[in-house]
Amino acid sequence: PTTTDTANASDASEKLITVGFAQIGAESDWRNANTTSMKSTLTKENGFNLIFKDAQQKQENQIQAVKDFISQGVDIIVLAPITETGWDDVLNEAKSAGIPVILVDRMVKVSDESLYSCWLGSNFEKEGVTAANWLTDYLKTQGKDKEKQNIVVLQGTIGSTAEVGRTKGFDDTIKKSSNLTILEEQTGEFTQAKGQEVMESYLKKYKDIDIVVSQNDNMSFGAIDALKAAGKKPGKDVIIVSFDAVKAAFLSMIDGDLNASVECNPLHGPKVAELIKKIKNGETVDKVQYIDESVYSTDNAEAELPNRQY
Ligand code: GYE
Repeated sequence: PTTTDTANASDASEKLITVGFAQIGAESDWRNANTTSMKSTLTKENGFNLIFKDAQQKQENQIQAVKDFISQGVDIIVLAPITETGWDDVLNEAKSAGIPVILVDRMVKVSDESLYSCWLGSNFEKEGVTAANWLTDYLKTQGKDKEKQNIVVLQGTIGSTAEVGRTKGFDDTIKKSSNLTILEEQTGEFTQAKGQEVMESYLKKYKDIDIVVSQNDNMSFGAIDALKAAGKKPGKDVIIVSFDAVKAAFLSMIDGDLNASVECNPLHGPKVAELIKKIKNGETVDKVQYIDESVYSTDNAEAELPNRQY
């Protein structure tokens, strides 16, 4: 019996798929929910041996993590690329080593599409359009659709797919409304601290800000703090439109500070697990895979809160 037990145990561990996941960092609630989803799905019980690396929002750390995964000889690499450019060399190294790469969340711009198996994430441009449409509809309900409105934008990490898509979708859509003007767009790096800092500088520079568009909830929380410190009522004096729709954003909408948040779904784990198994079985998978999402506001935040997982 002892020999059989040992044989079974080693059989089981041989079957585990070793996955190297190069995560961006821990910059936001969204990111933490994404990490949790991946860690709780890519478990030994589910047949995976996960090597997790947090790159602390630095591309050089992510590149190093991918290189380390290659030298460790992992079965598959999952990469959430911080920005879109600069990946050709390291992805070529993975390809030469015969290690498939799945991209999650953000995209890469590479000359050769065969450098990755597939990408899974959100339609960021669509999210930007949704935010703009929510805003113009809301202004109509407030009777402000003919009034001149000034917008400041807190952008995410410049050159990241989330920033590029949300900026394009939003800017292209509001161009159709002649009463809306963007005063300035600046990055808050997707963090609460930087969001607050940039909002403070906007408040010093501009007397008449009507709307803040913040490309994630954590920067919105920073902006809300800055507005309150400046004696303004966020959600009332200044409209705030956000992205992600994490739990804390629902609480902020219920409090009336945040007006709306466009959902961005971070729960990639189960889909990634399925893709890994398919790729390892030699099955072909769709190159681009979008995750479904919605938009929430002060009108429906309370009803939706009990359903939120992140
Ligand atoms: O919106 C933000 C995070 O790439 C979708 O990154 C992701 C974004 C998300 O830091 O909160």
